[in-house]
Amino acid sequence: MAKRALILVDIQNDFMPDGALPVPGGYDVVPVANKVQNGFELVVATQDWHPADHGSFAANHDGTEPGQVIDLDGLDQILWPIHCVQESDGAKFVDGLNTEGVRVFQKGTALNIDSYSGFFDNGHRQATGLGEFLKNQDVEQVYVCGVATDYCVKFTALDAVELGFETFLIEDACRGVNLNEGDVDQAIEDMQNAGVHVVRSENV
Ligand code: VGL
Ligand code: ZN
Repeated sequence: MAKRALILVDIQNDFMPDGALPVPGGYDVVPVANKVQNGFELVVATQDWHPADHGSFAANHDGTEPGQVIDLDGLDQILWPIHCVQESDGAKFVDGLNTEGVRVFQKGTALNIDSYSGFFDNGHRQATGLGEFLKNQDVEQVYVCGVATDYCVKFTALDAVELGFETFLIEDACRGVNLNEGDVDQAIEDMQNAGVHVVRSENV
């Protein structure tokens, strides 16, 4: 049987409804993410982990507001509220999420480039080590869940396909931001078009 891994994407306080970058319904992913872990011998988590002066924060660019797009070192960058600052409570995994035995990969640590995917930064300039880790473990299939469907979940799943993993999105274990109406539906369509299989937790 193909070896499988579960990837928990950014299930952190700042992405919960009462956090700095709220994802509606974010807490709902926690019990589902815990439940599906039982079926996996290998579980990894990504953690958004920004320095306080990160270039993705509107507060670090005079005269800008969250939601605005700027050029950051040659890439279009959506500006966000300050979130997931290294060592802050907002960057911690949500209470109640099972992280026992879960290997963590941090991302978004470089000042002038964001990292939505758990595998690479947004310019594919640097790897986080997650891809190499999974390959070394002989993983062939990855299952992705967490937040936000329309950002970090999506780009993690797209990179997983590109790296050659058979990739599954656990739809009911994800929630999105929907900065613009329909963004989540569009993200799911984009993932499906790239070859991601969309499944539900009861079928995992
Ligand atoms: C995320 C925006 C900025 C995410 C992270 O986890 O989806 N979105 N940083
Ligand atoms: Zn971030």
